[in-house]
Amino acid sequence: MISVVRSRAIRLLKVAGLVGMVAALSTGCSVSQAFSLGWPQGITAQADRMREFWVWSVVAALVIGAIVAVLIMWTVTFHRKKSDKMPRQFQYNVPLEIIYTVIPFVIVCVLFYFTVTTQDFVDAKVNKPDLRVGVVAFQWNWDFQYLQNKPDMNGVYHVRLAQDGEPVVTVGSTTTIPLLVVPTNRVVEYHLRSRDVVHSFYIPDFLFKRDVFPDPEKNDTDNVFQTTIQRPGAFVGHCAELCGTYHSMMNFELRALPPDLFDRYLALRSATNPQTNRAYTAGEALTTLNCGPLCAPKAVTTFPYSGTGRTVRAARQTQGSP
Ligand SMILES: [Cu+2]
Repeated sequence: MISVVRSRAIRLLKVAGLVGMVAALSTGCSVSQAFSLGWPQGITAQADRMREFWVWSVVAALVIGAIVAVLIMWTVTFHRKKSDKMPRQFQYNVPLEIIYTVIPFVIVCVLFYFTVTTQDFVDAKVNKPDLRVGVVAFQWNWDFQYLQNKPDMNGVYHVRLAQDGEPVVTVGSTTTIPLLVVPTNRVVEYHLRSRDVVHSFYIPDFLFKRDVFPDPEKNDTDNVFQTTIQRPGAFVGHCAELCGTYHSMMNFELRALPPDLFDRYLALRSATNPQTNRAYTAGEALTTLNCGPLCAPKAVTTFPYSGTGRTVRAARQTQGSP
């Protein structure tokens, strides 16, 4: 009899092991993804901190869930109805009621503490960031500006000027995706502002977005945040606030360059291109840097409005052809 029970238990264990293995492998997750417990991989120090918070919150939830499950199983297994006699009642047991009020309260306090400290870390700003960029949103594109290191008398950071006296900006259009070129491993500060309606600056790989308001000073909104990007690459950005007809086409690209390369990029943006007699555009500066895929002169993560074929389709429909 005992050997039958044992062989059944072994078979059950084998099946459970097999099911667990199939479940783990069929997700297609890498080891780091599996340990992130569903949290996407970010590219900033801020995103890392949020991931740590998420992972430990899930671990705490699983531990508490397991304890609750064991308690429920213990109750339904060992405290089944044995007679019609009323079992012992605990509803006015003060110590017990205090315990099950205090424990959830402590759990909420711990979660609250780590939520606030993580949020404070994400919102924290150093006094002297390495670079300030102005992000101006408008229907339906973006204008990225490199700001001066020092503010004027009123605390306003003005746009840097190139040798030709023109502001160093990158403006998107229906045919061009604007590139926001920034350095890695340095603190970059973003100043958000809208020229018309409310937009939202969203880079999925930051795991962060912030609404972009017109007149942020008058709205009493915090329109400034900082990031430290940890690896070079091209990352797509979107407007994440429904802002009108072509909201869905309001994309941009963040291009994170290693610091030395970025310094050369910014120097070029201020210098005059001998071929055009004007300051280097973002695409011209990247072409001149010639650092391979990282220096592609056009966006590689998304495409402009005119590249969607919508304009072509609209023109055809107007002419009555299919
Ligand atoms: Cu928008």
